[in-house]
Amino acid sequence: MTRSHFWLCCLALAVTTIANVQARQALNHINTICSTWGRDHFKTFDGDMYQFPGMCVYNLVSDCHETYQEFAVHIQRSKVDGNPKVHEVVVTINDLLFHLTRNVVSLNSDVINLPYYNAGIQLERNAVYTKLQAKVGLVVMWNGDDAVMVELDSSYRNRTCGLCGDFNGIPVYNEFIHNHRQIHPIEFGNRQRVHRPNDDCEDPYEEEDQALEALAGDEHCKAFGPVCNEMIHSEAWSSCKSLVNPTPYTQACVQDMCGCSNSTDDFCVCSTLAEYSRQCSHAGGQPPSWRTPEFCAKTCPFNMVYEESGSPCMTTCTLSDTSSLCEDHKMDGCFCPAVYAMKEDGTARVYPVLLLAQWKRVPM
Ligand SMILES: [Ca+2]
Repeated sequence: MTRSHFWLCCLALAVTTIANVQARQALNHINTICSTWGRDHFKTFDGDMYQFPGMCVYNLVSDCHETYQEFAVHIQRSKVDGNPKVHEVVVTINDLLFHLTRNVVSLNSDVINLPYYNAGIQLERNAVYTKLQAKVGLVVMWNGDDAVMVELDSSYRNRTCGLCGDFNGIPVYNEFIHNHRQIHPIEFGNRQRVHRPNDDCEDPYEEEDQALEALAGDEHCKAFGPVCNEMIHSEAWSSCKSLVNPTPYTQACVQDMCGCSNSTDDFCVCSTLAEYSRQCSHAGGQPPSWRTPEFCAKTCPFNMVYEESGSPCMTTCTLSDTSSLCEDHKMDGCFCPAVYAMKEDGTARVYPVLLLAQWKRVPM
């Protein structure tokens, strides 16, 4: 090989490597995602993970750099059977106010039917998620239960407020630094409260931070360490471990189990595993099928089947090609088996295989 050939080869290799790295980075978008789940856990855009047990209305994230606010996402939790669940997500985009509850969605106080496509906003619901996607550069996904995820366009970097932090790419700064002093999560969370008229909700006491910290060091809680460790660090999750650090999720799992009166309750065992699985998918990994009929089982409507890592493109299952629930990566959800197709009204039925061949079929 001549010297010029050698350098050409090196250059080609370098270009290929850079292209691969860029493709992986494009696939891995957890740095533009903020989420909340389980027993009051939050992960900011910049990667801080903390617990905030507030039950009032809070600003999860809003655009706060300019005098004109383009969007805001507010949430409220309430306790159901002793466990915190998100019961309301309110999304404001310019002058549109979407009010999402488990069963009803309203726009500026009028109940609307889903799917909704208008004014650069798509609002859809599948068997697992309600998803709002807005052209201003915002995606909100809620599982109707404990978990909300917000993905933002990178143009909002360093110009957000709320429980999701400032999106400046630096953990702790300036979320947990206020007037040059470090603040605890409860003080930080209370600052994000949205005050409403006639709101008699009480903020959690800032002393609860010490109580939460003390609980983490408690012998009773420490006992859950090996259980959580075994679940999250098992070989089945190997493709996730290289993409998403499992350690904070192990700690969150211990906090979930520890805060439960009945540690075999699905909420205690499953919510952080479910979040780790979602984060893994967003990072471009392939979470294992970790749910079983006996462990954190998920049921699906009709004859759909639950998959932890399936293609969310409902178009493969419907007769229309308009769904925006498609993502670059796979995610959890209910999917149509090959011999079923979903009609546009959301009902599924068996179609003759010959007829189905005219449409895209879902590989099992
Ligand atoms: Ca930050």
